[in-house]
Amino acid sequence: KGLLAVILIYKRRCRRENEPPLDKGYIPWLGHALEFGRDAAKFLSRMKKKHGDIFTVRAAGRYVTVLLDPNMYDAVLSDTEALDFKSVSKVLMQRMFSLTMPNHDPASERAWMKQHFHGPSLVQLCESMQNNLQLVFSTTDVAQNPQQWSTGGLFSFCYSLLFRAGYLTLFGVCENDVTQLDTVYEEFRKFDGLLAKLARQTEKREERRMARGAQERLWQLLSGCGAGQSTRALGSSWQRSYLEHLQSEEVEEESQRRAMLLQLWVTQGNAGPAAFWLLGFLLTHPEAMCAVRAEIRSLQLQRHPLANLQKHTPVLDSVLSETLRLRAAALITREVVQDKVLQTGAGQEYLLRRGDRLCLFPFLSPQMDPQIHREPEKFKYDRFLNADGTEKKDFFKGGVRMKYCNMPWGAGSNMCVGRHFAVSGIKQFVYMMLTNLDLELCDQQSTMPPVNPSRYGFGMLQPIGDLEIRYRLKPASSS
Ligand code: HEM
Ligand code: U51
Ligand code: U51
Repeated sequence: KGLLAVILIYKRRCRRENEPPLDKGYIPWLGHALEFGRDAAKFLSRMKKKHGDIFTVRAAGRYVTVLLDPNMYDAVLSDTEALDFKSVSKVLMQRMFSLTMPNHDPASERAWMKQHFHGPSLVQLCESMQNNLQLVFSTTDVAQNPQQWSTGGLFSFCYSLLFRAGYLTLFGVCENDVTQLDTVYEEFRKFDGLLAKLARQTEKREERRMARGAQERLWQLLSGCGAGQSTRALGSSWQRSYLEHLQSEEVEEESQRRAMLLQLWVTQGNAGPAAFWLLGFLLTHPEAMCAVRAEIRSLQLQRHPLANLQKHTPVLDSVLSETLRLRAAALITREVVQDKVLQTGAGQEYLLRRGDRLCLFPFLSPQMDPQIHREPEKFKYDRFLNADGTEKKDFFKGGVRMKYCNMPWGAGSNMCVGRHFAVSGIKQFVYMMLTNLDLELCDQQSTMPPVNPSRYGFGMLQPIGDLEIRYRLKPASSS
C-alpha cells in the first residue's frame, strides 16, 4: 500500500510553469536510470539534442535537473545555500565506502586538505613524490635489466607506478616493507573496478562480495603498522594529520579506519589513469611526441633545475590540458535544498524544486562542445597553444569569449583541492618516463583503447582493455 502511494506521488509530477522541460522516460520510478548509468555522455547528449541546455530527467525515483550551459556554471556553484554538496557526498560515502560520518563537515575537511595540498606543504609533497617515483621506478624489471625490452599494458604500467609512488608519499609503508605496496595496489584495483557499480547500487551479489572483501583488506592494510590504531604507528605525517583531524571532529574509531580508504581513492584514483591517456595520445600521435621531446631536449640544454620544470613546459602543458579535456568527466551533483531560480544569459528564468538534484557535466560542454572546440573528439596536442608558443586561453562560442573552455577540476567553492599535486605528479612521471625509457607501441598500427562508458561521472575515465607497449632503459649516453 505504501509502495502504491509512492508510485502515485511520483506519477503526479508534471512540469510546472517556468520549470525546465521534464523527461520522465517510460519505465515507472526507474525512469532513465539505466541509460544514465550505462553511458552518461551518450544519454545526456541525446537529451541535450532533444531539450537544449537545461532539462529534468527522472532517475531511480529522483528528479535530476541537468544544466549544460557553461556560462551558468559559476552562478550555480557559488550558491551553496540552495545547492548542497554534503547530502550527495553522504550517500556516495555510504554506498562506495560503507562510511558514515555524522559530524562530517565538508568545509572543514576542505580547509584541512588545503593546508597540505596548497602553499609550502605542497612543495614538500611534490619533492617527496619525485623521490618516491624514482624509488618505485628503480624497483621495476626494466630498471634492473638494462638493454632488455619489457612488454606490457600502458594503463597498468602508469597506474601501478603512480599509485605506488603516491601511496609512499601520503600513506607510507611499515619498516620500508615495499612488498606491502603490491598488495595494496592489487586490492585497490579490484575495488576501483567496482566503484561505479557500488555508487549506482547495480552490483551483482558476487561483485558486492568481492568489493566488500577488498574494502575489508584495504581498511586493514591502511590502519597502520601496529596492532591498534595508534597515531604513532602510521606511516606518514599526512596520514597522521588526517587521523588527528578526524579525531578532532569526533569521528568514531571504526569510521576513522574506513575514511582512510576514501582518502586513498580521492588522492590516488585519478593521476595514474590521466598519465595513461597522456602517454597513450603521445604514442599514437607522432607529431605530438616529437614536439614534447623537442621541448624536453631544450630544457635539458638549458639545464633547468627540476623545480623549474613545472613552469617552462608550454607544450607538455597543452598536451595535458588536451588530455584532460578529452578524458576528465566528473559529474558535479548538488542537492537542491531551497527552491531556486536559475537565470540564463538570454534572460530566461527556470525554477528548481527543492528536493531535486542538479547536475553539471562539463565534459559535454565546454569540453566536447563543437561550437567551442573544432573537431572535439580529436586529440590536437597544440589546441591550447598560441602561435607564439604561449598558453592559449581565448575560446569563443557564438562570438562570446568563454570563461571556461576546459573544466577538468570543476569550479567554484568545491573545485578540486588536489589539482596542483595531481598536475605535478603527472608531469614528473611523464618527464621521467620519456627521459629514462625507450618507449614504443608493440604494434605501430594500434590505436587507443575505447573508454569504459560506465565510468562517466567519476573523474578521470579509464579504458576498456589496454595499449600494449614495449620499453627498455635508455643507454646512459643518449638520455
Ligand atoms: C574535487 C577532479 C585529482 C582531491 C574534485 C572535483 C573534480 C575533481 C571535478 C569537483 C567535484 C565537485 O565539485 O563535485 C580531479 C581530477 C584529478 C583529481 C580530474 C586528476 C587528474 C585529485 C587529487 C586529489 C584530489 C590528486 C588529492 C590529493 C579532491 C578533493 C575534492 C576534489 C578533496 C573535493 C573538494 C571539495 O569538496 O571542496 N576533483 N581531481 N583530486 N578533488 Fe580532485
Ligand atoms: O541517485 C540514485 O539514487 C540513483 C540514481 C542512478 C542514476 C544515475 C546516478 C546519477 C544521477 C546524477 N543522480 N545523481 C547523479 C548520479 C551520478 C553519480 C555519479 C557520481 C560519481 C561520484 C563519485 C564521487
Ligand atoms: O557528485 C559530485 O559532485 C562528486 C563527483 C566527483 C567525481 C570525481 C571527483 C573526485 C575525484 C577524486 N577527483 N578528485 C577527487 C574527487 C572527490 C571528491 C570528494 C567527494 C566525496 C564523495 C564521497 C564519495
